[in-house]
Amino acid sequence: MNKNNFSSPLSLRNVQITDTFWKKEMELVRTEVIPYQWAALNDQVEGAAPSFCMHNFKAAGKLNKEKKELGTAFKEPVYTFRGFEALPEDPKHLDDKFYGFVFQDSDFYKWIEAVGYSLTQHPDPQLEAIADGAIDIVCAAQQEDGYLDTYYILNGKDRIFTNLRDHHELYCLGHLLEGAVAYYQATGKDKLLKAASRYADYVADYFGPEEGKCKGYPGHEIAEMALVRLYETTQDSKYLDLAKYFIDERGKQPYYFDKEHPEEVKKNPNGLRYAYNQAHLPVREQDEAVGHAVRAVYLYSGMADIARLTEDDTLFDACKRLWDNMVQKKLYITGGIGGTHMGEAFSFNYDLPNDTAYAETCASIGLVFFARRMLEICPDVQYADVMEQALYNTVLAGMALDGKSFFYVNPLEVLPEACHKDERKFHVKPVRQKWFGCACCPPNLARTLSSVSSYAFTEKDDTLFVHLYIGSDIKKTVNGTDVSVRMTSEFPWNGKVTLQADSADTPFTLALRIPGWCTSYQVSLLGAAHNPISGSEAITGLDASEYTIKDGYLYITRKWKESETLTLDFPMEIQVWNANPNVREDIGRAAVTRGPITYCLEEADNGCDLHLLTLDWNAPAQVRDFTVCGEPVKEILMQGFKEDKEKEAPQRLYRPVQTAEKSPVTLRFIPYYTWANRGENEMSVWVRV
Ligand code: FUB
Ligand code: ZN
Repeated sequence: MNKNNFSSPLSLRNVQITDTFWKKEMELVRTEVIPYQWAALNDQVEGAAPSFCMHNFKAAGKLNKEKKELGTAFKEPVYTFRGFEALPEDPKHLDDKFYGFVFQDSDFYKWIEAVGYSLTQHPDPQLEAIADGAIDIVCAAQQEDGYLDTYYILNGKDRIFTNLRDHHELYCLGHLLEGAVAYYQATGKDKLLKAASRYADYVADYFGPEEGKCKGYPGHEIAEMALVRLYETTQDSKYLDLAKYFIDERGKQPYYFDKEHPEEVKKNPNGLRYAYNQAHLPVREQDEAVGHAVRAVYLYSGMADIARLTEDDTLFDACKRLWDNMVQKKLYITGGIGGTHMGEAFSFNYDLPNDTAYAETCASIGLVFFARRMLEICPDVQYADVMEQALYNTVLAGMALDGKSFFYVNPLEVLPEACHKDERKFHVKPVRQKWFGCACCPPNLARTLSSVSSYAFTEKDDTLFVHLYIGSDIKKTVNGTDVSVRMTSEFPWNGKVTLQADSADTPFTLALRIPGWCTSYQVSLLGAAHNPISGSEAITGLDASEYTIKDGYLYITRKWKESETLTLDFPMEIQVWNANPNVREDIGRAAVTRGPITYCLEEADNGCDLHLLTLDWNAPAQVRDFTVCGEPVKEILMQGFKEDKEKEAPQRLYRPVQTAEKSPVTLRFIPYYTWANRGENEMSVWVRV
């Protein structure tokens, strides 16, 4: 790896998103999702599964107060497992016990992270006051020694860190750190950051290579990348060391989790264990993306962070191998990952079923994290292409167009009857849900969508990388000079982008991604004082000495003047794809994309029985303005046929082979992320050709 290539995300405070498309998503998060989720965290949503999240913090705070008041007379609760299944008899009159999933605290941490990001774009004193009040509640639950996890505070601290594999304490720590840093960076308020750092200090005293310390590591990764973030915020190397320790220790033999779960080892002494947690092998020896998909991409993100900060090529090589395996053999065309609901996990290579897919929203969010971190090390368009694919398709599909309901699982084919009657598909919901008992995805969406600019742009001293074309006003300092960049974009419907930069007399580089889906492009500088010949038909108005192209990025270095406009045009053509023949489910079928958007057929536009359709992919196609529930989109019209099942002796299950009777039809494709906004109906991404 080459340190000169390293870049880091732009501070959200230096970017104002002006983009029509993304502004709408962010406004939905601000006006719908954040208030709704605050109500949900407080169990105030009629008809939705209760969260108990704030209840748990309040109960832990109350216990903490008693503890302080009683001193030595205080008796710690005796450990009782009140995890996943514990439900109060009367949710309106909760006792002071812990309820919900063991990782329920993390829902608040994701919410406060989203609030922090949102405040950078839209100051809101009322929301900030609610957030400050909530932070007081959370901090009141923190123990004298810094420990902060309500599950164990309320159930008995004698068992803390005894089930790292399953009990998510380090996962909750990770989300706490992410939330605390985000809120501090947005508001300058450090109460939560101080509490988070105290808990991280406690954990750093507890775990590590030194004698007498625990040799464990997280069962659900995220603490690794979160500790890196805390390190980058505080510059305290203790946090970096701990993150590195967790990465290095993972998967070493004898397995730490074996020590925690000896009874399972007895039952299955020679079995391959812990692939679900990516702890089956030391991370540098891993080359296949396996196990729980969210855990996996969170781990790989942490690995990439540590590889960059410690300039560790062996770790970066492992990241590249895992990336390659994932995107070449395990990635849905929607940017989803996780082919099986068994363990919410990756399946084997090329096993990408459409109607039983898991493709959890959080997993695609984690893929976005991993891609951004790879870009920070090595600006190569392949990472940005996948980041864009995940973001514009599965991640966006996770939320309804009105921001009021969510998908956890993101299938590529749905027959509603099957979702209701076929147990193998019970995990696939044909319509988005208001909330979930295990509500990992909605708050994860909120924090990701409200920080989208941190995926769009990274920077190093004299360079701004544009990975995603999201209209924004950007500020940056280059060698003491303030540089401003104003970008407008018509993505994702049109590939036209304009950039105006002002760098006074300071040379400054714009590194612009040439999307992998783009077969030809045009870049022109308008308004320059001179009109040099660039030596390229695709690039005009620039002197050949001012630009270079590397790994799918166009680097333009010059002294930029406000009066000049750089125009980019990445024509978005309709593209029709086959899957690799090893993907059994997609053989003989095609999927349609245009620019960053993956399309699908929905019953609302095509009638039922989508399986009877075939696409004539060679026939002329048309792109047309359309709206889905008020959302302006481009629909794609293509020609094809529909088998006439009435003429096929419907009373017989089998019949001698014959050419099917079929009628010509127009197939209408809508963007995948907009499906299931018009009620329960069939959907399919892949269509027979
Ligand atoms: O275990 C915590 C979160 O809940 C995971 O990341 C999701 O996959 C869901 O299982
Ligand atoms: Zn999730």
